[in-house]
Amino acid sequence: MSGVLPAESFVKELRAYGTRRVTGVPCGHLAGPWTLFDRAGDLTPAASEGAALALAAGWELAGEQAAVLCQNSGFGNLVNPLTSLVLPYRVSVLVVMTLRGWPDPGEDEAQHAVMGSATLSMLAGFGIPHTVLRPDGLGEALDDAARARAKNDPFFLLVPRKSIGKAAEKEPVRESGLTRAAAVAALFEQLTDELLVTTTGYLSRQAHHERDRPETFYMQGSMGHAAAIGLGLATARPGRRVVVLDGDGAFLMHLGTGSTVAASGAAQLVHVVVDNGCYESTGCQRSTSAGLDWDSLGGGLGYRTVLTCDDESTLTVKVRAALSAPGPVLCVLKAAPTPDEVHPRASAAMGLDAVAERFRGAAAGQAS
Ligand SMILES: Cc1ncc(C[n+]2csc(CCOP(=O)(O)OP(=O)(O)O)c2C)c(N)n1
Repeated sequence: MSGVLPAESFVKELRAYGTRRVTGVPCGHLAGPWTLFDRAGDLTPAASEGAALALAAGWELAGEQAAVLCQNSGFGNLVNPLTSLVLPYRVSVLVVMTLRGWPDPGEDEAQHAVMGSATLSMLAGFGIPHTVLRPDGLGEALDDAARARAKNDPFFLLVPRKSIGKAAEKEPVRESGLTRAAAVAALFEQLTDELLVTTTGYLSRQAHHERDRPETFYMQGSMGHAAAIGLGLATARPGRRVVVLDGDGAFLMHLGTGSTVAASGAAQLVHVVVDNGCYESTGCQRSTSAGLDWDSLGGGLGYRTVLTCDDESTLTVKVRAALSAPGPVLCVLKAAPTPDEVHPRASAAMGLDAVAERFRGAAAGQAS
């Protein structure tokens, strides 16, 4: 036995257990089951893990058995509705959560180390039944889940990395339009000594690949919080231009921060969102940005300037305009996913604490 469960059998067993509807935020290590549930029309992508748990609770309250798929980096997002909704109201939801940073934090990316070491003890602290998936299948775990369900308890099925296979076919990839590489290159062409905060996933890697610079804060974890960091910088250093490089999934995860940024009136803050319609970094699962009217959203939130671009011919002009317009600026670059073009993380070259230390020095300097 290879120790890798085929995605098809994983989904079959979950369905046999009674799972009707699935929601969550994707993790690359659950990409196979995610794709299969989505293709079957049973999956609703949620903006955050907390929203996913509440959505699943809604299904359960309506009598439909539900599961949440997520990664333990999103466990923090999930804790509030877990402790103040699902547990006290006794709504049984199955949470299938991958264990990044576990069992050996040193074998995974640095941003997963703290949560990897804490996940099991946090669940124990909340008194939540949980089982780590075994390579021989879900049998034992789902027996445990059924016992929890009988008592109206939630249940966590914990999935170690690399334990479930991919779905048989790859989703077709949109081919036309801007690319992540072109969008990031166009941004870097305009940068001098601006402070830059780059979001979780491939965009941070792309920025590091394009040009490593002390003025860049590579935010490898804390998905959705790049703009809040940028706002902290912009308000603490009003003489300095601050640029945030975000993804559509991350922007939507904490959409409220857009309102905070806009309301701050931070004139030198530029929020660039690369909207590729998906969570490219975890396998191109669709996000919910497809029907989004960014002009209305940005204007409605109160960004002072909103610019959108979906073609290479106007890219440079738009990015240049974004960097000189009165802020807060929202600049949305619509890009096609290019999942085969991936670069190493900044943390392959330096520790996360070194990223912060170097950035502190750059932020303390005077703008030229
Ligand atoms: C709270 C949290 N949930 C899930 C993840 C796993 N994750 C890492 S990158 C990523 C996708 C980010 O999507 P988007 O912001 O659209 O950027 P893209 O990957 O498309 O460049 C996800 C879901 C995470 N790191 N943190």
